Amino acid sequence: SIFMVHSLSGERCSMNGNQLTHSVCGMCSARCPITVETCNDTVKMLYGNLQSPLKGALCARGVAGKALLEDNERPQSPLIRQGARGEGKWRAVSWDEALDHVAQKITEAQNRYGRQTVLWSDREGPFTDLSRGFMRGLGSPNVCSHSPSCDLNAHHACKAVLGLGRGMTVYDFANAKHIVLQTRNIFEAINLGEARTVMQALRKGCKLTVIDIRQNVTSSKADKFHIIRPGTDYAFNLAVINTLISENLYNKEYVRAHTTGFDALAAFVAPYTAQWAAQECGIEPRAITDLAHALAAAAPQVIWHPGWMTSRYADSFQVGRTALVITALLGGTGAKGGIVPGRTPKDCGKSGLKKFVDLYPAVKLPRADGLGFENKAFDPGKGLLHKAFDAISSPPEGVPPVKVYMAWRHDPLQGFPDPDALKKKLDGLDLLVSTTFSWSDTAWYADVVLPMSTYLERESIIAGKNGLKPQFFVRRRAVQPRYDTRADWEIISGLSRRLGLDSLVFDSAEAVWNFQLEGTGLTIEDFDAKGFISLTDDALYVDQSTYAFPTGSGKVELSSESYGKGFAENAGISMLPPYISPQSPPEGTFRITFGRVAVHTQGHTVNNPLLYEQVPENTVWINTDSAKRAGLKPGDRVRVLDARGGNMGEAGIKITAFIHPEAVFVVHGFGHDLPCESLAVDKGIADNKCLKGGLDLQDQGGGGLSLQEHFVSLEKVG
Ligand SMILES: Nc1nc2c(c(=O)[nH]1)N[C@H]1C(S)=C(S)[C@@H](COP(=O)(O)OP(=O)(O)OC[C@H]3O[C@@H](n4cnc5c(=O)[nH]c(N)nc54)[C@H](O)[C@@H]3O)O[C@H]1N2
Ligand SMILES: Nc1nc2c(c(=O)[nH]1)N[C@H]1C(S)=C(S)[C@@H](COP(=O)(O)OP(=O)(O)OC[C@H]3O[C@@H](n4cnc5c(=O)[nH]c(N)nc54)[C@H](O)[C@@H]3O)O[C@H]1N2
Ligand code: SF4
Ligand SMILES: [Mo]
Repeated sequence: SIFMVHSLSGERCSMNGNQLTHSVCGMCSARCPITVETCNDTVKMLYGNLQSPLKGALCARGVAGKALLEDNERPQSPLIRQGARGEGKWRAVSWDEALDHVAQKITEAQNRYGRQTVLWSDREGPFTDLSRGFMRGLGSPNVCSHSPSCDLNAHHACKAVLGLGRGMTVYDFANAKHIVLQTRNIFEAINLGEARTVMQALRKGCKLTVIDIRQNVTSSKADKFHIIRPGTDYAFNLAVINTLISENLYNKEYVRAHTTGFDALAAFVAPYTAQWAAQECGIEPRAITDLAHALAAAAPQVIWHPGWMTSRYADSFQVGRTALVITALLGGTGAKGGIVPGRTPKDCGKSGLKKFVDLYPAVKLPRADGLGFENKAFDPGKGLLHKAFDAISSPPEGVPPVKVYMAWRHDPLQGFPDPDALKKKLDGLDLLVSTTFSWSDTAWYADVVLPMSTYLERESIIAGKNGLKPQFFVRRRAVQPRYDTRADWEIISGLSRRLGLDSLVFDSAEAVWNFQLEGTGLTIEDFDAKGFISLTDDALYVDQSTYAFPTGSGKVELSSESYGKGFAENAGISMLPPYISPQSPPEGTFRITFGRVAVHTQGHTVNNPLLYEQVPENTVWINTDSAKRAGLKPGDRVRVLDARGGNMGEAGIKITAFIHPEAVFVVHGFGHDLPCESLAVDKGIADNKCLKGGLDLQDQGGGGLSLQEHFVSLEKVG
């Protein structure tokens, strides 16, 4: 039990004589609630918030936060580049000098090129209101996120069918009777609360179907598991829709009353039979028809997950879109146990937090990525960062070039494809600033590194979480910074002071929080007991019979009519595009696919000693038959060559019958080459480097990059 931690003496007794601070994990973007046990400014133990449903549980990465805190290979003070970009010659400077330098460069560039010349990107999420306010204050609309390399297709699929963003699209796993996970490895690509809820549902008898290109931990817990030919999921889903309609398995009453676009959809899917899809996907036709029947039996408590990391193919948006269409045909949209709209503080009869973005007017200038003007379908809140990078040298007509780029907790040189091509684009910048708590390829290439305190050493602004049970939560400082690093709010305040944005200058975290809580009737002390404040006791479901989805029609749009209108007429983007079979790998090559492993987050934990010990490098998964043909045996090591024959690093292999023969699979985020990361350097394959030309491959319907449209070959080492 977690309470068996041995007793240590300390003054402020809470547990084992130590102090407890409720805070928020920062080891991945799931941001689980945690409780930090400290004594004399030292972290003794990390728990999943003892007052939350996590009841002490944390994932391996969450526990390894202590090693991040102690890591002396992270940036320890502000740094200004001395040598050439990427050369790794730095001058350690004071915060005053670094912030003066950045503010001066921003001012110079804005005077010369216009206010829009500043581009910002980050990992978005609940802690961004302050930085969004900062960008409004600067007068630039160019705020982008990592999303085109992650969830943008799924996000837009949710918008296109439900009118809700991905964040407001809630999976009611706890009450589901059948869950379908397609390109979603819920037990290894972890959001801890979600993973636990799904486990509990499975124990209560909920059925799980997994569709993946390889066996993963999630498939090992599934009732049905289908290995699918990479890139054919859209065919599979079209055939499920065909079966639901042709065999009268869908919910006619719900479809009539609450959806639009059924007739167009039905006509469109008519040729896409299970028999046809089975050939495309390499799956038995019965697998498809049986699944349709099983789902109909569980309806409406059905969740066909539209995916998370869906930046994979030219039709990934349609895979997510059809997942939601299937759920809707079964009456699962808006139903308890299905996919439901998130609720806000207002729905609980409470005031929301006061917002920093409201301090300055919205910036109505054209964006560097073309959104909002050329393209009204896509969410400018997420942006198209790869298009904004093009605007460094060739901006859209009438838009000034991007000359200042602030990469805020974001590493596009690893997270976006083709780093060599991206570096060439970044070379056109006057200023590249990286704000980060660990070294990254982007930080190493930056002009200025502003080191952020780790999540255990800093506060964050109060965040709101919408969902079935809306809440406010806050990250608190559990220990003092080990090095000369700062919290987000301190860095933004420091820049704002120098740039004349007085409303964003705060001299303490309390002042930040007091601003946010104004009008809510709450004080920061109200967070002491739990670290979060629930705005409702009971889960808030909408009344499915009266709820209006925020689409153009107020209904679930099976053919995404309103969303489709957001594209310029001549863009020729159909919401019901014909299926196009993926290219088969050229002789001797494999499609490179990737995903997560439970003990690492992206590429930024490989150098964490505790996690490195668990998985020090990625291995190349290869099908048994393919390995035999290539003369590869267990224990061999291979070099991975990209489409142009370039060496992308070497690693061990995992030979298994349970991966599709067209694919090789690697865990993302390895193959580092920074000399400052002594553990991670030269370990494994950098999948991002294999994706030559990938910055220009985009799903037209959803905006996500198509990261799995690339082929590699293997060469035995030795
Ligand atoms: N080839 C390939 N590319 C991919 C993927 C893939 O599977 N294969 N996955 C994609 C996915 S799903 C994603 S989300 C992206 C991730 O891409 P990124 O968002 O770039 O990845 P991270 O490593 O999470 O974070 C980037 C940097 O921010 C720092 N950081 C993390 N959290 C914080 C924080 O709270 N504050 C500050 N200041 N810094 C922080 C980290 O130290 C790291 O250096 O990559 C995408 N790209
Ligand atoms: N441990 C851990 N957890 C994380 C993260 C992390 O870095 N580490 N990152 C977080 C983030 S930012 C994200 S976006 C999520 C990602 O969450 P997921 O998208 O669920 O995670 P992935 O592992 O990238 O991919 C899921 C599965 O897709 C499969 N797949 C690949 N190609 C295809 C295909 O063509 N068809 C089908 N059907 N399946 C395919 C892969 O084999 C993999 O098992 O995870 C989050 N949680
Ligand atoms: S899933 Fe793990 S690493 Fe991510 S926030 Fe939760 S505990 Fe931390
Ligand atoms: Mo992601």
